[in-house]
Amino acid sequence: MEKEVYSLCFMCSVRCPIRVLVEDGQVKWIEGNPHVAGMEGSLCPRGAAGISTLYDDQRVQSPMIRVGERGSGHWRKASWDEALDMVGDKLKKIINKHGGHSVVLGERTQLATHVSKTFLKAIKSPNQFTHDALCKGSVNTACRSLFGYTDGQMSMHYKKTKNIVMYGRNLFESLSVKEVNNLMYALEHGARMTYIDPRVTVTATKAQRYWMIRPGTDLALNYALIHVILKERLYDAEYVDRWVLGLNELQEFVNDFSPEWAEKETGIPADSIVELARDVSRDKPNVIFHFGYRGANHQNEVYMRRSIMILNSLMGSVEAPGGFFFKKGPGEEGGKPARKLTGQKGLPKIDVPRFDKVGTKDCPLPDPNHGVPQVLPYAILNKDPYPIKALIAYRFDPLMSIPDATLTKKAMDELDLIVAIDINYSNTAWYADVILPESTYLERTDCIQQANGLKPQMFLRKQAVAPRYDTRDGAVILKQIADRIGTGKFFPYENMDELVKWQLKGTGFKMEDFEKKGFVAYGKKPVFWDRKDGLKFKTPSGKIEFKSSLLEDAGFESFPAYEPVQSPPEDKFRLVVGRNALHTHISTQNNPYLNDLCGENELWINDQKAADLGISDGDKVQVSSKAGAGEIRARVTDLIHPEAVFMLHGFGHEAKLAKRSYGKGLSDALLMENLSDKIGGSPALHDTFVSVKPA
Ligand SMILES: Nc1nc2c(c(=O)[nH]1)N[C@H]1C(S)=C(S)[C@@H](COP(=O)(O)OP(=O)(O)OC[C@H]3O[C@@H](n4cnc5c(=O)[nH]c(N)nc54)[C@H](O)[C@@H]3O)O[C@H]1N2
Ligand SMILES: Nc1nc2c(c(=O)[nH]1)N[C@H]1C(S)=C(S)[C@@H](COP(=O)(O)OP(=O)(O)OC[C@H]3O[C@@H](n4cnc5c(=O)[nH]c(N)nc54)[C@H](O)[C@@H]3O)O[C@H]1N2
Ligand code: SF4
Ligand SMILES: [Mo]
Repeated sequence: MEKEVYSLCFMCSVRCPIRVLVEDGQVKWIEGNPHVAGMEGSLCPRGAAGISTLYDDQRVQSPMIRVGERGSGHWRKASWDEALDMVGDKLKKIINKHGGHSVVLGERTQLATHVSKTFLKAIKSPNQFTHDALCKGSVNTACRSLFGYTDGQMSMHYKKTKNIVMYGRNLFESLSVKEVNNLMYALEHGARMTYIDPRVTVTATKAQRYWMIRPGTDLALNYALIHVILKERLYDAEYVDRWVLGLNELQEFVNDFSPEWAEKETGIPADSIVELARDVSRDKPNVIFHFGYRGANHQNEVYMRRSIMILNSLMGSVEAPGGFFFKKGPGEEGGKPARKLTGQKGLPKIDVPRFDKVGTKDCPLPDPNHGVPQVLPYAILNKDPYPIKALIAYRFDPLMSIPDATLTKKAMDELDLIVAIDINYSNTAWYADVILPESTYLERTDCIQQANGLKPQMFLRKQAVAPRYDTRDGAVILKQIADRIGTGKFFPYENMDELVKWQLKGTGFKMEDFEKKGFVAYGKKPVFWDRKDGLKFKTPSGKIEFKSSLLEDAGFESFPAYEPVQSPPEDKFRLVVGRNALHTHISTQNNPYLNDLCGENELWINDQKAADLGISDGDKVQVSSKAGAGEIRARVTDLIHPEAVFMLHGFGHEAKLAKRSYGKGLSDALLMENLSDKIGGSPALHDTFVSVKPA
């Protein structure tokens, strides 16, 4: 028997809409949902490899309880009842003795996030955190400081853009299918792209202009661009007069940041900087300076992200076709969003601060909806603000995704309980006390995806095939733990269909409505607000705050003095990291297809520097930092700036049962120091210096 199921990919968290062909209970084919604009049937390599995740016999096949030392890899299979009872019993003891706030749950933001937030709220713990700050915390804070919206409430209109500037936003490798297709469309229709990165990436090869910037100096470049734009009055004066607060302060601040000054800092010729400012301005407002994610990650990152969004504001490109737009919710079309468990009445009030102190005077600005994960090891080790006793890692791997894995492991040793809800033997699952395996995305129905945008829609991840192993859905697993610790009443469902139906109540849509195309839409036409009078900034002034009340009320400056970027000391390099098109962070290295295509990471090192160090292409090298050391193969190339070395994130797996990836390559989290942009919330992933020598 054949059937087609519309669903959502989850080989990464972009969640591309897919169509799955199922024959006799087996997945035969996955393709992009042809009914969704921008997908046009296409998938990325990881999306196509979803089949091999489903059929991978090295993923976690049943609940596992640790029997040896933590990390020793000695496990025994357990029934669900036994594993859930054990977790329930331990949690009850911990909560009784230390309070609900001693329990932390960390996850990659996902469709069931409202379930895990409710799980913690019900036990009076404020300590749910997501990956957000690790990914783009400072982008989030920068956007709130300027517009009153998070970056997640905004997006870019690639298809209609005329000119786009990317600061290490390696969009053609660190990708999302729709964005790639839409940007390709724009480039094929005459749009121009500038790409800035200390390393030549695939995206660089598609740009009209590429600059190998000195690592860490994007802020200097932007101040010079702003300097030129203001001096030559290249900005959208009508938009800026109407919507911007603090132009004079900005003007005064950038006076000294001439292109000649920036040339010394960045290595980019002054006349090229002037040319870029003029070039982009000609196409305003249909332009994008991409705010980026993991490009330049330093301890002052929030100011770099602000400078990018200030450039957009000067171009009038915020809420313009081909520029940025604010995502519109169902309310704009008179509709109602899907319900979330977090909205239920009767959830207890929480009266303790978060473990990361977000929202207190010690850490006022990062987004309290997400928290700051990299603070966790310090909070545990210092028992500050209070002892933490249990960690639930739900689709998240602190040991590979928080810098300084040695420190994180040391902190985890202090915990009474570590639970991993994962599909794979991640490093954290391997170090856990109990693994509760989730069914893969092809085997489960998930919570509703509220897709806000120019056209608000809802999508559904729908089970395509029955689970192959003894696995369950994450939202059901949490409910079943809640039942055991006395908070089950906040989880009014037995299975995912019941939860989805509960969510849809009052929206006017039914589960069956998703069957035809995989999604439902609230309206037909894209919604742009009126740029003359209808922009709804959520800042206190109702304007774009170059002079930011968010920052200044918390005691920070809107325009702090520029601090020159230190070059690495003699014979050291700045470690920079990133992704490629074949892997998702730390999740896919053991996927049979993807492992075959890319089974190990390498260290990109500049050819002249390598020659000085006696390193040839393919040699094993020893890399060491203040945090850790390890061996990796060198890729000697002239495609990287001499101050930087680069490696792919996600290798160096420790779980022996994940046989394909075990021990292959080196983990960047082992080398990185755990440093942060304390204002914005991001980790300073690119502030570690490393030594490299032949192994
Ligand atoms: N295939 C794939 N696609 C993905 C993901 C994935 O895991 N795999 N993950 C998704 C997620 S969660 C994210 S956050 C995005 C990440 O998207 P990006 O932020 O585009 O991704 P990275 O691969 O981290 O690329 C960072 C780039 O910044 C460069 N860089 C380093 N230092 C500097 C600097 O000082 N200045 C500039 N201008 N550049 C610098 C690095 O050389 C690297 O090429 O990708 C998303 N898409
Ligand atoms: N050192 C270092 N740290 C980083 C980064 C870096 O470049 N270097 N990048 C940062 C960025 S941009 C991000 S977004 C984060 C990402 O950080 P993480 O969220 O930790 O990374 P992922 O690889 O997305 O997935 C985490 C886990 O989810 C599991 N998983 C996959 N699918 C499912 C599922 O359906 N159910 C369940 N329960 N589990 C599943 C995977 O097996 C994996 O163990 O890392 C950040 N941290
Ligand atoms: S970008 Fe690729 S892996 Fe991510 S959701 Fe889309 S198809 Fe899946
Ligand atoms: Mo990310």
